[in-house]
Amino acid sequence: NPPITVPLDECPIIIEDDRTGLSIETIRRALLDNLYYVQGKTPQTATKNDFYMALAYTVRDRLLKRWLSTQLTYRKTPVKTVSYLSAEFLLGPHLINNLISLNLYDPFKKAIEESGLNFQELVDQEEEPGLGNGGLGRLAACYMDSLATLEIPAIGYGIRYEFGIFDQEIKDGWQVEITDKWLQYGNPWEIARPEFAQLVKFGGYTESYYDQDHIYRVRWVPRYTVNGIPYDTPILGYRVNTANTLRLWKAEASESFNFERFNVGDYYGAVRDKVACETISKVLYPNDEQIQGKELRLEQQFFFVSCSLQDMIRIHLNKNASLDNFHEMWSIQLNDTHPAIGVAELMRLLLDENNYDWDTAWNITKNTFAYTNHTLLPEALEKWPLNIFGRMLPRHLEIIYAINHRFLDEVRIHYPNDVSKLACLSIIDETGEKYVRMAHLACVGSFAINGVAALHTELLKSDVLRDFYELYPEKFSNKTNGVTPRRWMVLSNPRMSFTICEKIGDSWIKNLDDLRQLEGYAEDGGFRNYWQQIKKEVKQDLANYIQAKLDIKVDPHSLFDVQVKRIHEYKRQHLNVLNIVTLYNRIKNNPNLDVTPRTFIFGGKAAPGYFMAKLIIKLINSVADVVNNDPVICDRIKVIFLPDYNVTFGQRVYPAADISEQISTAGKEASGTGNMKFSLNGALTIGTLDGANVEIRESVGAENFFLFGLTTEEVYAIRANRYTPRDYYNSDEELKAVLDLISTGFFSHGDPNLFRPIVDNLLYSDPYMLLADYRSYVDAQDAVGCAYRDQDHWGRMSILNVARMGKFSSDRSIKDYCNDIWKTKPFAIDVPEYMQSQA
Ligand code: CJB
Repeated sequence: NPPITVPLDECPIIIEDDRTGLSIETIRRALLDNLYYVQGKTPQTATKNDFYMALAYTVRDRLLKRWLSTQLTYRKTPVKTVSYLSAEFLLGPHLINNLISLNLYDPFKKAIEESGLNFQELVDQEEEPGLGNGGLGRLAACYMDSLATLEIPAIGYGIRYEFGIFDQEIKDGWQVEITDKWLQYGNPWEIARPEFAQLVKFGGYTESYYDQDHIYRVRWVPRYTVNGIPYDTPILGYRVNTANTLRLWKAEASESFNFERFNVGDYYGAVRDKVACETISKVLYPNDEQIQGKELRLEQQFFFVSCSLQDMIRIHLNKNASLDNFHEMWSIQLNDTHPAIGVAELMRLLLDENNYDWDTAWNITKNTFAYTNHTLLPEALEKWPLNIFGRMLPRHLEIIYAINHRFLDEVRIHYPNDVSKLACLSIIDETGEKYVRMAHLACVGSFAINGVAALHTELLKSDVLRDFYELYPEKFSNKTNGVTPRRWMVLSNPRMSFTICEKIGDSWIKNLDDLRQLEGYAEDGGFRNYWQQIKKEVKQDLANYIQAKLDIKVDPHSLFDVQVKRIHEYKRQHLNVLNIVTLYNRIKNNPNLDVTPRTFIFGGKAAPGYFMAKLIIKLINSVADVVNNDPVICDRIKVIFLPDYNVTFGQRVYPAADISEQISTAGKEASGTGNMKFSLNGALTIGTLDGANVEIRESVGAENFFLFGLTTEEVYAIRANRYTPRDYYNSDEELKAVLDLISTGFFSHGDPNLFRPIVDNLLYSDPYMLLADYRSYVDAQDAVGCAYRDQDHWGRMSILNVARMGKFSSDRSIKDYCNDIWKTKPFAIDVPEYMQSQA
């Protein structure tokens, strides 16, 4: 049933009423109205969550006009649309973000307070949609924000996981994983669109036939099909009328296949199959940068990609006569290789379901997709065993072989005398067990390939994708990551944001380069003082939170040294621990030592199956136990591990940091985006020349950045000469003392075995070269400690960090993608009349 078209100006919701009104009184009435008619509660019986839901619906009512206007406009206008395909969207809570975008924060806060409710308490009710693991998923969320703010027609496609990233608890120092039941009390921000469901096929076999024009065709006869139900969430642009859509797919059993079993009376069999289908969108794989090779994961990937491509084709054919111009109307960005199966699926849809010939189909496909690589870690490069792949996607395997066949012909022409190139470049890895290499499929099937920071892109070109770069240099470019200043400054750090606005106005919120105007104020002593005072207040907030959560008192005057990110050996949280134990030893050896008081704050989740990462969490907590309770230390250093690091907690912690730990082994962190959030909130970085740290340092000035560690070239050179970590241990007394202390069981109640895997790993292999970087890190940390004593100078450095970080707005990244890759332009959405006063 095709949707009914209503001309925009005839949209009936024009009279200001409880559904749309913006006065405090109307908002109050609307809240009660939604509480009564949507939640079915009166204020007397309502829970906090009921009030939150009513509040969320009241906000949603006020964004719907923008959302519908945007979608109607896109439907009738021939605009090129960006389709962002991502297995993860780590959105974070919507409520405040939407209020800020709509410019309705103040009236809503007032209305809630005047109703006698606690605004913050209601806000805290929101369960954040944790539909991602870390940086990659959060980047997708920042990009959706910027696309809408820049008024770019765009749609995000992904999976509506019933359970997102697990909640983390710490028991006896160890991580415990708890299911994330984010949908338990309802999600007011999504709208199901079952009328746009899509069928997805799996398994079975293929057969060939001749169509009525005697043309050879292939038909896929699946073993089972799954229904994809789209759930839409509006993504508002900041103070514009654009509201784009994030469309997430939920898997449900398709009736056609259940009927068979029902009909033969196999009721339980039918239900079992139904449950199996629904498993597809049940849970997010909690591994970050580590493939597990599980069939269900491939099922998830194909499921959401097939739904999304079919949906795009449906939308396309609503306003175009054919798919001939599909690539002119869509740019599909592959967020890593997770959706790379899309290359084969679009080919199948064009060839088998729309009767295109190979060359036309391939021309459309390879001009539609663009691929972003996010990691250099070999263990994260996706490859699927051929047997698993062929069993689940028999038609796609045929298509991939056909793509590969033609591609290798091209390679042969390019390198007539070099057969080794064929093996290196082939989409099929035939060096041992056979695999489909997803990055190769993405490279062959895309017109653009990019890395996420300058150094990362260079390493892609010289190392991981070297052969592709040699073959297709014109496809490669860099797109340094960015973060949205709306969530990561305005929302999370209102104090600092107001302070900046007082000085330079608010244009920076949309044009982050305007922060440059703050540079002058770095020379104003009074302002520096004020700036540091603001920071102190924000730190006090975090201190209160830590006190409430962990019952640990921390001093807001101490240096807040923060490392929050996924726990991974390459990110080297344990290097941070080595420095803490070094300080501990120094104070124990010299109790009167004059050290700069510091609070070390950690946060981050470990993949549930990643033993070393979990042991690192235990080590941090064990060291914390000793250090925090040793009377000799006397609170000069404190170590805090804050459980359950997520977007909401990030919003508290970035603004409160003095020092940002970005200490990965050079050449390992593709970009990092936490590094940007810290610096934009006035923290100084201690970091290696890795990922976007390199560009951050260039931007803020080397004198406002604490650099340490080996460069990528040095890392490679030392490795080439056989790295022997023991040499560093033997030649550095402090290092030796630290590792020996851990080895004796000092932090493990006398058990020398608990942390042995970490110590042995460092002494005998140390793949991430902690020992090689230890001395340089500890020295840089000493410099940090000294620098912090000069609060006035620190304030100057902090202001300059913020002032010079404009480049790292996701708006800049998205503009670069638009200009260089997608070739898309903004398309403004008309201001509905009743909204104009708000714009
Ligand atoms: N990244 O979060 C992930 N997961 C992956 O599987 C691969 C990469 C991260 O992506 C971020 C966004 O591009 C990068 O900033 C970060 O360096 C990278 O580790």
